[in-house]
Amino acid sequence: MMQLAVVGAAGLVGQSVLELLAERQFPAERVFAVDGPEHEASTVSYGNLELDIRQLDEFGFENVALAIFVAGSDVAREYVPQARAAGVTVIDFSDAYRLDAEVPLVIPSVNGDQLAGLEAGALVAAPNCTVTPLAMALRPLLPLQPRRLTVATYQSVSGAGQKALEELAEQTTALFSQRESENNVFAKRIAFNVLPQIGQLDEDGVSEEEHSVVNELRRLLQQPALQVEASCVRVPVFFGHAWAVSLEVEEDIDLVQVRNRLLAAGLQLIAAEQHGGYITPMEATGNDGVWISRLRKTGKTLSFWLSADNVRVGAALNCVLLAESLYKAGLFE
Ligand code: 2RA
Repeated sequence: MMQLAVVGAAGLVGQSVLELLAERQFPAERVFAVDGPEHEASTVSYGNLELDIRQLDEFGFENVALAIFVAGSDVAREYVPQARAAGVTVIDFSDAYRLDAEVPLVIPSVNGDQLAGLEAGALVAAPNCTVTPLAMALRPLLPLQPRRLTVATYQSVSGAGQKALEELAEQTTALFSQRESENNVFAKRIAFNVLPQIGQLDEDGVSEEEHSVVNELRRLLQQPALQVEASCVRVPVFFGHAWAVSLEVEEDIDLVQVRNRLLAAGLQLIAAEQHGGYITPMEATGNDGVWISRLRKTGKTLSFWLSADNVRVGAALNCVLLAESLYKAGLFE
């Protein structure tokens, strides 16, 4: 039985990875929770256990066969090579390696074939939490021959981490008690507002998050020529991302066939008469669904509303599914 490390264990995604590893009974003999010094917590939950958080700069990667990195790109750039030099297989959920041609970017249900032939010590990148549910929803639609995707995202503050959750909570209560509050995580007030910027804007006015959607989707779906128009927006919601999706396709759209394809791919499809006709981010939170509702067509354009738990499904679950796939492929015992 192997040992594994979760690097970034004290963060929102790290805690969710540990929860899912325990829930899904990942066959690890021992799990190490590892993080940098910036977190106040000294322990973190793993099923019924409390794990001590070990300091990243003192951690001996030679003790583990697998490391799941959910600690951001700076940590990944510094420590992933060190872990791999110790023979560790790494799953990295940061943007450090997602577009590196030498590193597979994988969601098992979308392009799991990219894991074939990997050996111990391999590095696999996991996509952005804004991309994973979207790629899962689009994958079954590829037979329609997509030409152009237009997507607007409605992203909860948890995507920006614990401090962003605290900022939304503090600004909301401050407004009700007529107190001043500060914008530290976000450039402008997020409470009772929406911000059309996630990450830095480049010289063409495109945000980092929008580039991430375009580039990662094309790579995951193996559709390098797909036209993608993405507008990424932060909304004052704690957990759960949503997407308004329109996909222009070459083929005629048969909605019955589309529904069957989505259901066969394991997506949660909501009919007009169910749940008031749609699933909100709030209802998507805390479960493993990738929820599609308001499915409709206009000529050769298929539109729908998508929602999913960004921390659990968008981020942590894919890391754990990758770990399960690598385990089944025999990369570690
Ligand atoms: C967000 N997808 O929601 C981003 C996190 N990388 O902020």
